[in-house]
Amino acid sequence: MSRLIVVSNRVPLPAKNGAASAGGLAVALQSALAARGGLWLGWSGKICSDEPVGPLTMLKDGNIEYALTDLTDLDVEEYYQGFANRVLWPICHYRLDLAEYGRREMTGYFRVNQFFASRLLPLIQKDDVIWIHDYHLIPLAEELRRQGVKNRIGFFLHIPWPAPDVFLAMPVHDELLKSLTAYDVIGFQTRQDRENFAACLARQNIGERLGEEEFSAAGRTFIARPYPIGIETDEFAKLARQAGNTTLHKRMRQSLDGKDLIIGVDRLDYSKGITQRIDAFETFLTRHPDYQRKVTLLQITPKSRSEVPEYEAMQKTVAEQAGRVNGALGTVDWVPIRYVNRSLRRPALAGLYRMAKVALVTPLRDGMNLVAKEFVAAQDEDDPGVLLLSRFAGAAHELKDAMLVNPYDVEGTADVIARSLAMPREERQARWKSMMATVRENNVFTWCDTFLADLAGNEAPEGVAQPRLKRVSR
Ligand code: ADQ
Repeated sequence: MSRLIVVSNRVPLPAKNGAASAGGLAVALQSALAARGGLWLGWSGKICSDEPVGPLTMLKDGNIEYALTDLTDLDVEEYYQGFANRVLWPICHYRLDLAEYGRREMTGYFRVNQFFASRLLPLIQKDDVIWIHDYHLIPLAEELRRQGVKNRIGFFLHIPWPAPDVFLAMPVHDELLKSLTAYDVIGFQTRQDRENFAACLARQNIGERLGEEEFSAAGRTFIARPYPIGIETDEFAKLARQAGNTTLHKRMRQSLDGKDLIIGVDRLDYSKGITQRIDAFETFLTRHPDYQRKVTLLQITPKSRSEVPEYEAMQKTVAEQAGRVNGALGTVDWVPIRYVNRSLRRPALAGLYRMAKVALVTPLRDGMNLVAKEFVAAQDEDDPGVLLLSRFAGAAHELKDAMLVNPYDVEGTADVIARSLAMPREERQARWKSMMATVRENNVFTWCDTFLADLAGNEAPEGVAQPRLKRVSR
């Protein structure tokens, strides 16, 4: 099997103390690479003020080698905080109102992608397959091709690909679209993302669609396919089963004192719909006063990207909102919302999911949302909890037996919270069973294997792809 090179913006090094990592990308890929071995290159997270940036830091852990590069102040400001987090992230999550496009940031983004290519180039061996991750690194393959790299290169987008009207609002849309055609395989979370991408290509007259998944552009062919990301389902289910005896679990049960637990777990991000969720929970409590003092919402939200002003502001908004609801509805011995800004270890998280009667997974837009899948995996099959899931999460395309909601509809979501809490056991079991089968089938190993099988196949003679696919009508 060819060596695998993974490239992502951040490289999650194996934690020395077992501390949990908050990123879905990290959680998914670490388990995938551990099974195969290879090289993982990315930003070390360190910022250096002097140029040029020093040599790569090379580390080895078992069969995974890590190559880490520092970036300069300017790189981080323009490429990461600027173009990636303040242009691509909001646009791909349909928040044109939050996108702050600037030429300087855009130039920095392409420059840092060139820099990543220059760091990777000396490490590439003839038969390596290269798998590049996420929106930070869209132009990387094009840069590598420019430098003569003929290896198979795949790209997986962890976040949504928006509809053409939204994507094309970004000034450099064509550059990004064209750069994607340098890959051999482009992976999306859902069919809808792939179709949105295909519609952007068609609208801009870039290349040609040769089949459902096959495209050609600039003399090369490539495939674009959905590969829904998953979790280590059986492992996570085991963690959840074992969590019952831990001190945290016992303390939590004690503090609930017979009340039902509703859980929300999300990075602090405007795409996750946390404020709408708290509004829905408040509406639910107001409309169903019988539930007051009988339920508690535990919202676990580690802070992220606090250097971006919207995130800093959001932290304040959510904390104030939770405080207001608690002040208005709480009593001396009942706090409706427990709001916690911490990362938890995975076993603790698994145990809390299992304890919860209902999970509120209500992003306004999400590539997949692994929390939804983790919640399903963690349930007790005899008495499973209910997953309340936004129809705008990629996971909703697979988990059709969740209680699907429109998170913008606060009153509708409030009603579904009430229905979920009152759901009879047989219905909970039936819904869970079907969702669990999907989460088992589309697990992180299937995701990885399917992508890598596609990336390995389809070899073109001497790196020049031939349009060998039969043309079908569109
Ligand atoms: P994220 O936006 O980070 O990922 P998500 O898929 O929900 O979103 O993954 C979050 C991960 O972090 C989960 O594994 C969760 O358990 C963990 N996590 C969250 N809060 C935590 C806490 N307090 N303590 C410990 N762990 C916590 C991006 C995209 C998603 C896509 C993933 C994977 O935005 O749409 O599903 O990548 O492709």
